Amino acid sequence: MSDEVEIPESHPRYHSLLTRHRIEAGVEKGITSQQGLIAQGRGEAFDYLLGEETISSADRAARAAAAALLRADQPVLSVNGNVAALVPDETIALAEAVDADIEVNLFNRTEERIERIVNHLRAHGAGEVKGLTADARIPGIDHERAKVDADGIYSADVVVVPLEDGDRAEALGEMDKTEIVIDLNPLSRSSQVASIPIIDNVVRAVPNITAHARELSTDSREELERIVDEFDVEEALTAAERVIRSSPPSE
Ligand code: PTJ
Repeated sequence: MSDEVEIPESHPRYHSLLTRHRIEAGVEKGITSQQGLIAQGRGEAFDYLLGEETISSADRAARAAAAALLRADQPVLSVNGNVAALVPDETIALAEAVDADIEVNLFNRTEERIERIVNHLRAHGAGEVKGLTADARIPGIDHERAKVDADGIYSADVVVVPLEDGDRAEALGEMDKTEIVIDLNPLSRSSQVASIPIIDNVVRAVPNITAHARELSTDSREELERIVDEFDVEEALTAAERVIRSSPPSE
């Protein structure tokens, strides 16, 4: 199965079908886990209720995330099997825009799948991709997701964690890192513990952070600090939940 499929752009569910196809192709290539299919289905339900668009509070969160990444000393973008299948090019573009490292970190970790994801990202144009060394552990997690690179996620000051399960999100927060979570569910534990939760589909959120980063790239450190400080976590979560609870379906 190829990465792309023939779906007419005029189809009302074009983006949703394309996204599904990419996840399916990811599973066939051994990049995405089978649980990744279930996670995608759960995400789609929330996306449907959000109108399959970036709501204004998510856009403000993406701008704050861009500012946090630009002012970071050591930013890292964490990549799992779903992210690798859905947004490989966009993740590489974001890493370049904010000068961040990319590290593969998996919930259902196998060396083979990490290697496949590293090779997949390299084939899409990534330089160094971390995650294979796994010479450090995130304290307080007793599953495979604790394994990280000492010079990557372990020592990072800002980490982007898209489509995360709550355990690591919480543990990273306890390590005093600024944690940027991308998750369509505002009630998920990861969204709730994030320093900056972006309640949006990863396929829209990642390029949106990059666009904001390019726009903010000449701003002073003080201005970037101000944007991050003014971001209101509670407002972002409440606004998304309000849209989901009140929204008529988009179709
Ligand atoms: O590749 P691995 O082994 O690291 O596994 C990755 C998955 C995603 C399978 C694993 O982390 C997992 O099981 O995650 P959860 O606990 O199902 O959580 C995934 C969260 O991401 C849920 O809150 C979904 O609503 C959300 N989600 C799913 N698809 C998207 C999404 N958020 C943003 N964009 C999406 N496309």
